[in-house]
Amino acid sequence: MADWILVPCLVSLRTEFNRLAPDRGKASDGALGDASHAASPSDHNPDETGRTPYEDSDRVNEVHAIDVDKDLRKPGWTMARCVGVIVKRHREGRDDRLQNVIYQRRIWSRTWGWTARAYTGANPHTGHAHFSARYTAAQERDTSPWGLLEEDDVTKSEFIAWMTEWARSTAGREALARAVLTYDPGKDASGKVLPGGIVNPGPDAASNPTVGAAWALNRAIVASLVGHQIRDRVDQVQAGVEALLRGGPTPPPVGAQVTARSALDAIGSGALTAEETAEALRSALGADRAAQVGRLLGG
Ligand SMILES: [Ca+2]
Ligand SMILES: [Ca+2]
Ligand SMILES: [Zn+2]
Repeated sequence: MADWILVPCLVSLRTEFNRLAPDRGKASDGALGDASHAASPSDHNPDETGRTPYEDSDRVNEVHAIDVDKDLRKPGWTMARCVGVIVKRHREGRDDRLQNVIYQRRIWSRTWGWTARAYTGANPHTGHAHFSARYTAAQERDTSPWGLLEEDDVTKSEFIAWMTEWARSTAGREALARAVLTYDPGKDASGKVLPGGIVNPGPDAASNPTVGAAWALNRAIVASLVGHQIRDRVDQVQAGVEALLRGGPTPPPVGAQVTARSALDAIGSGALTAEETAEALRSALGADRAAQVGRLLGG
């Protein structure tokens, strides 16, 4: 038997079915005609060596038809829906690669403007759909999409379920972290400040009004840690101050290692800005006692 190829447009149609429905049944799939096809003109016969309804001018031995099993095993999809999508696109002039489609005792043809007619051939086409391609070179080689995947709408709940599954996966978590740490809405490529950037809370806000997401995230983490440190120190200072105000030659130790004096030293050591220290003392001790502590620190 001579070598043959399936015209590229139908290869792409079969591939699109496979992508739409990866688990589909293929028992009734076919391209090359069997002996019964060979006896009479059929688009399943190779056009240079077999009997075909049309002829073309090239010398490539091409098959111009595929059968696709109707068992798609894909929720929301039936072969009737697929046929509907493909026929509609042809009827609306958005596709012109097919000559006819046969399914469930009906035939749609380019010849009749893609209206449905009864198909009375021996095989009622209830187990598979038949797609015949035209014999024109431009259409044969056109492998652009057929509209099935485009129609494969994802429901909102499916989308959320998939995104959640992805976000919990190692790859999803890594991608999300990477996106946060590289996305910078603060400025465009030329350094111009973009609207909607994250407001810069820092002292350079006048010259740099917005900051990138990575910087903001970093500051949020640092602020959280500093917050803990401030609260710890305030607790130490408060205990130390109370001890000092009670009088006595040697203040008792605060915590396991920290004395009141060392706590005061720590808070005045420059690890915190003056504003941070003042605010921390005010919120922890109230204004009056904060002033007392301030005098102690100053002395
Ligand atoms: Ca040919
Ligand atoms: Ca050809
Ligand atoms: Zn067929």
